[in-house]
Amino acid sequence: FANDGYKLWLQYNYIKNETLRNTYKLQIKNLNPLGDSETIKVALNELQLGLNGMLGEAYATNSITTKEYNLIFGSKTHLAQDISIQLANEFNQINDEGFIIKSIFLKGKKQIVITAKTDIGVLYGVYHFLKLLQTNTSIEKLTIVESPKIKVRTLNHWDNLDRTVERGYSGASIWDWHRLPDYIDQRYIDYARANASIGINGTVLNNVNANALILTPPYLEKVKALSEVFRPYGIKVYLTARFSAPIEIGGLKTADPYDADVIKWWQDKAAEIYNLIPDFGGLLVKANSEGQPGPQNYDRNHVDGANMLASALESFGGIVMWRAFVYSEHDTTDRAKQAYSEFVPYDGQFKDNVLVQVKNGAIDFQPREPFHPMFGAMPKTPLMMEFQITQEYLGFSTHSIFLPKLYEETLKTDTYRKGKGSIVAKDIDGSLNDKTLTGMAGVSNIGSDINWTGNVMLQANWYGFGRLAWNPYLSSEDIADEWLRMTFSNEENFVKPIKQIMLASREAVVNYMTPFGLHHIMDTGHHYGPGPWVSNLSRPEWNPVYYHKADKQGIGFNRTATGSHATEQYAPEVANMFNNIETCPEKDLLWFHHVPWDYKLKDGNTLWDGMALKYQEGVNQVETMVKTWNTMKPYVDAQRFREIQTLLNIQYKEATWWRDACLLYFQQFSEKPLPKGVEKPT
Ligand code: GCW
Repeated sequence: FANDGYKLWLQYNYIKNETLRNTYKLQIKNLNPLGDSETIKVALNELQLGLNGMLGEAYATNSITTKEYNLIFGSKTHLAQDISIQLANEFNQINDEGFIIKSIFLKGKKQIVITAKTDIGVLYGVYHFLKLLQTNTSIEKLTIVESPKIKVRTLNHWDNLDRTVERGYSGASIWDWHRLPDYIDQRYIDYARANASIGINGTVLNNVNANALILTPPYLEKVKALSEVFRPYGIKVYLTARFSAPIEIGGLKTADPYDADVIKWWQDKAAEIYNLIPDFGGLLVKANSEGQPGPQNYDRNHVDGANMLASALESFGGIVMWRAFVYSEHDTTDRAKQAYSEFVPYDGQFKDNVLVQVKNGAIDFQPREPFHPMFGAMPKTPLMMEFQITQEYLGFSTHSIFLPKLYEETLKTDTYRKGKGSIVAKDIDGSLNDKTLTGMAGVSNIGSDINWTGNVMLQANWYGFGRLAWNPYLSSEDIADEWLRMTFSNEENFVKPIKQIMLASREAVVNYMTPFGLHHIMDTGHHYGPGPWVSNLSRPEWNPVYYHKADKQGIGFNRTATGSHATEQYAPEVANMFNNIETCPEKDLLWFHHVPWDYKLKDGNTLWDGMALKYQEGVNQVETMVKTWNTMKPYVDAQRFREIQTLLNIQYKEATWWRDACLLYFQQFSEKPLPKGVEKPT
C-alpha cells in the first residue's frame, strides 16, 4: 500500500550509488544537536529520518566527541566559542531566519556545523543539508550562507469551513474542523514539514471569501491547536477576516470602520486571538470585491478599512494583508484598470503593518498576463505578491504545467519605475524602495488527495512557490532540477528530459489555450476547457467575448491610448512599448491591441495563420510530453508512473479540444482556411 506520492519531495530514497553513499557515511559520523527546543527536536528527527532513508543507517546522538565528522547543529547561543569565532563573518551576513552550513576544523578535526541566529534558521539549514544529499551534492567543503529575501511567505488556503475548497482540485480541505481541536491528523505535521523544508513561514487557513464563524471561540480553539502543531516548524497561522464580522457574529448594527463600537469589537477580537495564539500572524482581507463586504459599503475607502484592522493588531505584532483584487460592477470599460485606480492614489497612507496583496496580473491568474501595473507604482506601500498555485484557469489538477516558469517571468519583468532594472522582484523583496515589510503569497493547490495536489507533477508548483518566496531571483530551471532529484531520481537520463518537458510545459499551455495574449476564454464559471463564445452571465466583463473582442476585422482588446488607456498605468517606457504594435511583445499582442486577421507577424505569417500554428504547437508540445514520459518507466515507481501517464494522456486530448474549439470558433470571424501544418478538427 505504499504511496510515494504522499512523501512529496521528502522521499529520502536510499542512495544506490555505493561510493557516494559510503562517502557520505564517512563525512557524517555522529549527530550533535545543541539545545532541546521543539524545533531542534524536529530538526533531529528529520535528520534521523533522512539519513536513515538515504544512507541506510540509524544515527544516534552524542555530545561532541573528539573524533572528526560530527554534524553539529544548533543556534548561535548554543555554539561553543571556538566554533562561533570561526563563523563571525557568516553571522554578519544572515538575518533571523537565515542559516550557515560550514565545514570547519575543531582542534584539528574536521566537522560540519549547521547554525543560525534562531532555531528556525537551524531547521532551515538542516533541510538544506538534507537536500544536498538528496541531490547527490558533495558535502566535502561546505560554506553555505543563506537568508530569505522576503519576510512573509504564506500559503493561502481558499478552504471553507465545510471542507470544500474554492478552486481546489485535490480533494477536500485538509483541515478537519469537525475533529479539531483534539484530533491532530498526521497530515498537519507532514504539511508543516513540507512547508518548513522550503521556507514557507505562514499559512492562511481559510478562504478569502470568508465565513465570519472562523473568528468565534469554538473555531479559534481549533485554530490554536493547529498553531501549536506548526509553531516548531516556524509557521504562523493567519486567518481571513470577513469585514462584516462585527454584525454577523458581534451583534452590532454596522461594520463601519469609523464606528467606535466596531473599532472596539476588532480590538477585543484581536486581544482574544492573541491570548490564545501569542504568535498569531494576522488577517487577510478581501473587501469590496465580488460581493464581499468592505469599507466602501459605508462610504469609506481601503485605507480606512485596512488601517482600522491594522490598529487592532499592531500592539500584538500582527499584520493585515489587504487584497488589491477588486473590481466593481459599475465600471465595466476595462476591468484590468480597476485595482490600480483604486489603490495607487492611496500610496503612503496605509499603516506600517499593512501589506497590499496584489495578484501577478491585472485580470485573474491567466496562463499569461503582463505584470500588474501596481508593481513599482506604490513606492511607499509594501506590496505582497499573490500567485495562484492551484490551477483555476490552467486545467485544474489534470494538466501538468510547471508554474515557476510563470512566476519567474513576472518577477523578472522590468517595471522601469526607477529606471531600467526595476524588476518586479525588487519591489517584492523591498529593495527597490527600501520597504521593510515584504511578502509573497501562493493560493494553495493542496487537498486531502493522497498525493496532496491531485497530480504529483503539480507538487513542483508548491515546492517552487516556496523556493521563490525564499529567493525571488532563483531560476525556474534550478528549481525543476532539484525538485526532480528529490522527488524521483538523480539519474541524468531521467532528470534531463523531464526537466526539459517541465520547462516547456507552461508555454505549451499558453499555446493551446491563450496564445498571443488572449485571455479569459475558458468556459465560464468553472473555467475548465475552452469557451470563447458568448455566455449569458450577468456581468459583461465575465463574458469571454468581452476579452477577445473578435470580429470580422480582427481580434484582441485595445488597451492603448486609442482604446481603454490601460497602458497608461505603466511607466512611460513600458507604456510606449505596449502602445506601439511594432514594439509590443507578440506574446502580449492581443492583450493590448485589436489586430487585423491579416496583420503580418515577425515570422512573416498572418495573425490568423500564426494563431492557428500556435494552437497546433501547443498540441505538439503536449505530445512530446506524453512521449517523453512514456520512456521513463525504469526510473519511477509504478503508481506514480501510471498516474502521471494517465493525466498526460488526458492533457493531450484536451489540448486538441482547446485547439479545435478555439480555431473553429474564431474562424467564423477570420473567414480564412487553416494553414498547412494545422490538423483539421475532427
Ligand atoms: O480567481 C477568482 C476566482 C474566485 C476567487 C477570486 C479571488 C476566492 O474565480 O473564486 O475567490 O478570484 O481571488 O478572490
